[in-house]
Amino acid sequence: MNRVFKIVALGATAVGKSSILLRAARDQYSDVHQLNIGAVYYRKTVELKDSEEVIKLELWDTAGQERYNSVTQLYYRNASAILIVFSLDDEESLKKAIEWRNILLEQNSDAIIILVGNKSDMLLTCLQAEQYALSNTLQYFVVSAKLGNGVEELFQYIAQACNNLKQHTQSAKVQIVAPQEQKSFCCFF
Ligand SMILES: Nc1nc2c(ncn2[C@@H]2O[C@H](COP(=O)(O)OP(=O)(O)O)[C@@H](O)[C@H]2O)c(=O)[nH]1
Ligand SMILES: [Mg+2]
Repeated sequence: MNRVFKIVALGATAVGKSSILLRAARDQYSDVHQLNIGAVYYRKTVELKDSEEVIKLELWDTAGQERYNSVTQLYYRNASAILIVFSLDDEESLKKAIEWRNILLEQNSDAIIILVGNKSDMLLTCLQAEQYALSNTLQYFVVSAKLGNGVEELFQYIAQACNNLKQHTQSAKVQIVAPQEQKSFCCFF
């Protein structure tokens, strides 16, 4: 079976989470801050570089709950990768990103966690974020959803990491002997 990996984006409001997902999935951008009315997800396939492998992703956006600090585990449960997004021109949003990482650590999340600094068209670097990522061995990407810079690289990395995850779980599965009568159940569709 070709697995579909769930990808989510956490972070303060207006840092560009929706914009990154829209850029990644549709190569589109809008200057309007849209607060989504319902849960939305996009499908995206990524062809891995130097390989024939095609990875299927589902990019889940929030419904804007982060505005009220009410993003629950329901949103990021079962996510294979979690983007923790902040805006490079907003120090407070980096603090919020670090809070999110601490929450995920406390919850023993086994998702692939990536720190994403967005809006690089406004400010290219954030030394604090670089240092934080380095000292916490956290994967860190700098992107601009507006210009598209770094977005493909980010999703190439995610797809590669998901593929590694797949191989890992496949080899682990070899040891599971399921009873014949048990029907398999697919929760994605
Ligand atoms: N300059 C700039 N603005 C951006 C970028 N990404 C998003 N924005 C703007 O920031 C605002 C919030 O973006 P949105 O994606 O709705 O943020 P969300 O609340 O985190 O989902 C919108 O006005 C976007 O147009 C970017 O890369 N550069
Ligand atoms: Mg949004």
